[in-house]
Amino acid sequence: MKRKYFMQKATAVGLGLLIVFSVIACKTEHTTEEKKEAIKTNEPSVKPLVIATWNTPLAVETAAKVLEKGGSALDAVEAGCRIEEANEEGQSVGKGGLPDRDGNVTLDACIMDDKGNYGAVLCVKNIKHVISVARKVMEVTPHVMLVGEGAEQFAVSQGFERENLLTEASKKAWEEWKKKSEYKPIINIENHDTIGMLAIDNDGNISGACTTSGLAYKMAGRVGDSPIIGGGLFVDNEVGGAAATGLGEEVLKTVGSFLIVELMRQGKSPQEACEEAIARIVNKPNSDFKNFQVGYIAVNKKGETGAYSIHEWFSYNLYKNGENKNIKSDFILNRKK
Ligand code: SD4
Repeated sequence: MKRKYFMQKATAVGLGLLIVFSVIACKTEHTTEEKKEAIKTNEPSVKPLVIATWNTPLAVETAAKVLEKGGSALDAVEAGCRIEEANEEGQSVGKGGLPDRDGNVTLDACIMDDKGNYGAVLCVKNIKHVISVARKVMEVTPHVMLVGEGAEQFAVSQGFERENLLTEASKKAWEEWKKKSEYKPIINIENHDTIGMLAIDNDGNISGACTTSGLAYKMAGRVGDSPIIGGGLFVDNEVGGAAATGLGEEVLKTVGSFLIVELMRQGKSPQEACEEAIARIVNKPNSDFKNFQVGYIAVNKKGETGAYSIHEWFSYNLYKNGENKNIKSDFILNRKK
C-alpha cells in the first residue's frame, strides 16, 4: 500500500517536473526568438556611421574611408584616432599634447570592439600612437590595462618607436603656465580636445576608441576618464556606444559612458541618455559644474546619435549618409538660463 502510494506520488512529481521543464524550454525558445527579432529591428538603418568628439573632420573622414571600403568599425576608430595623435597642433591628444606640471607629456587611450573586448594604456610617455598600443594590449596580452613604464616597454616590444612628444609650442605654453603655476581645468580648449570616436561598420557592428593627453598641467601620474572602461568610453554591440570629453574626474564619478549605454538599453534615445548623464553631474549636491566642462556623444544600434554638454561650445563631427559635418551640441546651461 505504502509502495503504491509512493509510486503514485513519484509519477505525479515526475509529470509535474516534465511540465515545468517543457514550459521553461518553450519560454527559452520564445525568448531567443524575441531576442533575434529585437536585434533585427535594432539593425542600423544608417551605416556606415562615425561620430567623434569636437571639431575633428579629418579623423572622422579617415575612419569613414575605412568603413566605406568595407573595413571594420575597430579598424576605423583606430585609424581615425591616429590622425589626432599625429596632429602636433592639437594640444590635448598625442604628440604636441600639453604636459603635466613637471613638463612630461603622458598619454591615455582605450579601445573597445564589438565583442566587448577592451584594451587600455595609461600615463604613457614617449609613444605617440597610444590608441594602437591599447589595441595591442587588447589583442595580444591576457590583460586589459598597462600603465606607465610597463606600457612603454610593451609598446617598444611591439615595434612602436620612442619619440619626444613635447613640441616647442607645448613647451612654451608650459613655461608660461609655470610663471603662476595656477591649476584650473580649462573649460573648452580651442573647440578641439580629447577625441572619443564611435563607429558602425557595414555589418552593423559598433566599436569605439578614446585618446588624450589628459588635463593640461595635471599632477604627475594623474589619469582621467579617457582610458577607463565605462568612463571615457563604453560599447555594447547589442545596444550602442558612448564617449566622453571634459573633466575626467567628474565623468568617472558618474561612470558616464557606461551610464549612457545602460540608459539606452532601458529604452532611452542616445540624446535622452546623454542629457541624463550630464544632469547626474550637474544635479549633485554642491556640484561646481559652472567651472568645468563635460561633453558626451552616443550612438545606438539603429544609428541614432546624441550629444550633450554642460557648457556651450562642445561640438562633434558626424559622418552619416556620406556626409561629414561638424555639429554644435546642445548644453544644459542653455536650459538653466
Ligand atoms: C581627462 N577627459 O583626462 C580627459 C580630458 C579631456 O577635454 O577630455 N579634455 O580628464
